Amino acid sequence: MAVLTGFRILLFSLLVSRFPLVLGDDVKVTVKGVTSIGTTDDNFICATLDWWPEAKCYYGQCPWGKSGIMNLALRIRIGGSMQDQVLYKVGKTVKTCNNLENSTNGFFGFADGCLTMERWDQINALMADTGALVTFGIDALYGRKRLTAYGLYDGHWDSINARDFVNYTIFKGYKIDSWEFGHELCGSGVSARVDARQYAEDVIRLKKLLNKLYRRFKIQPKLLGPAGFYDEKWFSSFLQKSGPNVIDVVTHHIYNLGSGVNPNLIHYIRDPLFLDKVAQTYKDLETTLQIFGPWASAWVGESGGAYNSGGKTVSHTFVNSFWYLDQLGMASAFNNKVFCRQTLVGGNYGLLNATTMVPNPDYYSALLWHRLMGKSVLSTTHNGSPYLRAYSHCSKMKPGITILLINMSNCTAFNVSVESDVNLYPLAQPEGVKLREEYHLTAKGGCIQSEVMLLNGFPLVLTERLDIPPMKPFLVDGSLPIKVAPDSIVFATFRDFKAPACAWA
Ligand SMILES: *[C@@H]1O[C@H](CO)[C@@H](O)[C@H](O)[C@H]1NC(C)=O
Ligand SMILES: *[C@@H]1O[C@H](CO)[C@@H](O)[C@H](O)[C@H]1NC(C)=O
Ligand SMILES: *[C@@H]1O[C@H](CO)[C@@H](O)[C@H](O)[C@H]1NC(C)=O
Ligand SMILES: *[C@@H]1O[C@H](CO)[C@@H](O)[C@H](O)[C@H]1NC(C)=O
Ligand SMILES: *[C@@H]1O[C@H](CO)[C@@H](O)[C@H](O)[C@H]1NC(C)=O
Ligand SMILES: CC(=O)N[C@H]1CO[C@H](CO)[C@@H](O)[C@@H]1O
Repeated sequence: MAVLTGFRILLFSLLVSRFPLVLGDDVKVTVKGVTSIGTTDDNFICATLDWWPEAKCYYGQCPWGKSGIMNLALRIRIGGSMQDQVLYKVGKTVKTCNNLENSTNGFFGFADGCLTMERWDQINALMADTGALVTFGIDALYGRKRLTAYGLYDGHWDSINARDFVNYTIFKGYKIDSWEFGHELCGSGVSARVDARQYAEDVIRLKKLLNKLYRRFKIQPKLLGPAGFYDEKWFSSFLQKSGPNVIDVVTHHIYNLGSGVNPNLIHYIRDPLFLDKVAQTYKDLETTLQIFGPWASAWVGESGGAYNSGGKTVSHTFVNSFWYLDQLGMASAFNNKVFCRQTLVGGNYGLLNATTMVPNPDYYSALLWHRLMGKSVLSTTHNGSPYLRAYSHCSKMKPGITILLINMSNCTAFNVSVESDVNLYPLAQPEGVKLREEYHLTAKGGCIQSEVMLLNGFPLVLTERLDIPPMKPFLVDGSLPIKVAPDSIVFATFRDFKAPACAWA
């Protein structure tokens, strides 16, 4: 073991010294270990699925369904742009499913505007196989009339089809973690919108319905909404009108990188000032919830970074983790409990490549986050360049803390020392050298738009048996600073960091 450790440390210095011309900066990161500033859900990592990868899935069997790849998909949100035009073929109201045309993108049956119960059975079989928690987005436009050319829908929601569908789901014993009502109908809407008061009225109706249908259950699924972009007026009016004990989670969508076709995307994603702008949205939503909906928590219900399917040469490459991990850090620091990545499969921003089903770099970033970052979020600041981003949480299932460092600078390496804001708990213990676990993520060949990410110098690629490769840390002398190379990401775990907020039994 000692030999192995020595080898790892040696190897580590060799790797780091591959950047000889790099400028260096000493940075002091301060972690407030006394109290946490937020807590995430046990299953913070979530991915969305709004279409069924038809070519790869037959009769509910997807090749990746049973493979280790799905270990990450802890939470799946099923829903998306077509969700509010879907009928469920169950009960007396929907007699025929219009099979208009065979859609190449093969939505979950959504492209046909109709979800058959056979397809729903298949989806549930897959979800049960993978052990994923499911959030399902219910059609919230059923029964309403389109009022204006600008997509305003009027009238009450007709709950009958949803009632039959939820009833069927319960009858079949399918476990749904949460039901979400509508998709992007809030504020000025995207393709459709509903007035906040009307939406609140209908959410109350849906809540009553769920209470009734799940009356024999000890734990009821959560109710989520409005699944759209934050709009102060709409969100506060909705929360005031619906009142306590109706909505459990306010879901909001984040696409802070703008359009995926913008040629500046590659610059935005490395620009800390640009990335910081969205913090205002998190802050405003937090304030709105404190004032009008203290009973509800916040989730990022959908976020793909750049909209229009993401950027062709950006969203599935190493550099996208600058944005993604930064957002995971920021969302949890603003006490968002869950972060749903658009998408698990599909578009340029899929965590899995839709053709090959091979995980993209962000997949591994999410996996490391999931394995290392615990629920309690710690306040983390530093005195260095804004191109260095730092977040820390209590470690997962271990004593101490884990810190995430993102170096967006392509020319500056950082020597990072981490300290507690309270000197009562000095990091360096007198009794001998402590080892720190470090995971260094870099792009293959130094090309940040590479589809392959390296962990401690080795490429993260599936094994021959299509399993996730082992993801082992370096063990580093804890008294030395953490070296963060340019264009790299580091997770470092300190077992002996005394953070009272992380009291570990
Ligand atoms: C960073 O730390 C290493 C030792 O770990 C040292 O050799 C190097 O000079 C430091 N760089 C800066 C810029 O302080
Ligand atoms: C659509 O799919 C059905 C069943 O798979 C098939 O019989 C039919 O020929 C297809 N139609 C078109 C237009 O491709
Ligand atoms: C729920 O489903 C069961 C089984 O199909 C059926 O007997 C029952 O009438 C349904 N209840 C409602 C309220 O639709
Ligand atoms: C999927 O992988 C193939 C082969 O590496 C690549 O050419 C393609 O660009 C990838 N597609 C996406 C959307 O990432
Ligand atoms: C760093 O990025 C800038 C702007 O994209 C570029 O001009 C420069 O050549 C890069 N430097 C290195 C060392 O890659
Ligand atoms: C302070 C610093 O290192 N700035 C550089 C960070 O990286 C970006 C792009 O990678 C450069 O444009 C900055 O000069």
